[in-house]
Amino acid sequence: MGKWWQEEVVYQIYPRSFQDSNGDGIGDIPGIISRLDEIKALGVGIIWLSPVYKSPDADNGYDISDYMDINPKFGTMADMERLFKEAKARGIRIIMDLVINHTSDEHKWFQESRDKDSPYRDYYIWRPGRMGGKLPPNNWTGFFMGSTWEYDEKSGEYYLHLFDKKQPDLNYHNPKVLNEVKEILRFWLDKGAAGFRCDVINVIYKTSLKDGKPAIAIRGLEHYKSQEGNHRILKELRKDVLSKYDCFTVGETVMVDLDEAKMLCEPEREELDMVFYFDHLEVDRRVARYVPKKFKAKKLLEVLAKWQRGLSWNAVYLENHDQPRIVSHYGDEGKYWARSAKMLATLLLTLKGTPYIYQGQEIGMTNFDYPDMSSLDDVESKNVYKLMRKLQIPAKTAWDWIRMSSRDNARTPMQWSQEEGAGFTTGTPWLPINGNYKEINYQDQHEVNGSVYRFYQRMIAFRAGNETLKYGEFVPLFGDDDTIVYAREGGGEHLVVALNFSPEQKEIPLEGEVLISNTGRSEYDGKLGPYESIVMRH
Ligand code: TEU
Ligand code: CA
Repeated sequence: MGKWWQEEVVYQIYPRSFQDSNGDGIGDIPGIISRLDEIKALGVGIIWLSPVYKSPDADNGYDISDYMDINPKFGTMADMERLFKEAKARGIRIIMDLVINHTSDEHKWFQESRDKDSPYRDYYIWRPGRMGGKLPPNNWTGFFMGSTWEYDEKSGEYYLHLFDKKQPDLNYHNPKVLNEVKEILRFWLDKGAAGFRCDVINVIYKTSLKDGKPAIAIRGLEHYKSQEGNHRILKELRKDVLSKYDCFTVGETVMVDLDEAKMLCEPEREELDMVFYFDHLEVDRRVARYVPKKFKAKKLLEVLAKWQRGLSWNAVYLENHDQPRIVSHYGDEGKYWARSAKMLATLLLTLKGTPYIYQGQEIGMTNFDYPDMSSLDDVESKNVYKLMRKLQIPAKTAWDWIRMSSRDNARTPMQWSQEEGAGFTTGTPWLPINGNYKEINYQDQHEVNGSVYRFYQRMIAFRAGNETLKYGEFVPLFGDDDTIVYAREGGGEHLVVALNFSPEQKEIPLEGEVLISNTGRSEYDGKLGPYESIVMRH
């Protein structure tokens, strides 16, 4: 037995796309409450709630204007308290999204800070421009493309923003900022939060503001990624606040490598409990995931082996609100849709670590089916598209790449049923619903044996009852262009998992008793069918 957050499976909710309760087309907190029984029935023990705080929504809530209040689109603080209570009654814990690299420019700290004499001036990173103010203070470029500096007329200086210009970065050289953050943590932990998913947590401390070395994208990174000051902050938050509660943290750590991750989440470091890294979702991507390259299963196995064996505990995920749908990415949207979705469920739930399922993943939701840029909402997609066009990438190619990787792929509303509005809303959804909701929806799958949903449910239950799957060592056994085989060892058992990422049958010699198969077979004959997955006891 490990800690509760190692035993459980996490379900990520992107509130605006989960369940609308009042017909305004936007998912909300009462909507989430109305679906808690469904979440429980899947076998989930923890919810990660993407931001529900007050926000002008320039980046869908990742731009917070009041950390201790709720976005009226989603409901009220009373609704939020009811959500904690109702979840608890079902044995579900909730972790909140902690976005502390930046606030919204509409946060009162920032508004005050535009005044040079304000006590809030040092809450943010203000610098005069170069060349008499005409050029930004340095050459850094941000995560959403373009300079990381925005000129502010009112104070005649520039402020730093690693993300959108409506997301000014906080200044962690100022101890007052960290004190504010501690108050925010306490506020939510006292309300009942069981921990935090910490947004871009490895870039919050800027050691220097010197020019960055040449880079295609995200110039300046070496001055703020995984700095000593960053570790100091995490240790302090842990010691002063988090250690006083029964909670855990998962850090979203951008462009992180294994050595950096170890420094952030190995238990003896007393910083984070686990981290989200990205390598395993980028084996078929170049340049910040918008440019494709050929998928090789063997490469995926290498990446998995490195991280699975390198960290004591992993955060295991294949989807979130920033990533394309996994069935559209490593699976098949056509003939083998259901089978490949189940194969990917097998992957997710047989790795070592806490598994995270993103809403809709459990029914095999696919990427959006929009015809062009006009349906998109995501600020990143829009900026990246603009940049691609500026770099003379043909419109057709730029659109293909956006369609493949846009964050809006994951953000289309949850498909609950065949009803109009997919059971998500009775109004006009804030982002168009995927046209396949009549074929892919919760209600149909919930009722059908052998559905993707039922398979997730079964895999979750299987993991819950199997110590080897939870805590056994990960051992890579075999990989080629299309297939991978690995073992989980320990707990007195030896499990072998074989996965086929291709539409062709593959000969893979394996021995043992079949425990779980996504094709329903009980004997293995040495041939792994298209997108087949199999878990065996050896
Ligand atoms: O994302 C951080 C981040 O850098 C990447 O996920 C990025 O959005 C993209 O995948 C790079 O191509 C976090 C949040 O998850 C995201 O939704 C926010 O937009 C971002 O931080 C800013 O808060
Ligand atoms: Ca609503």
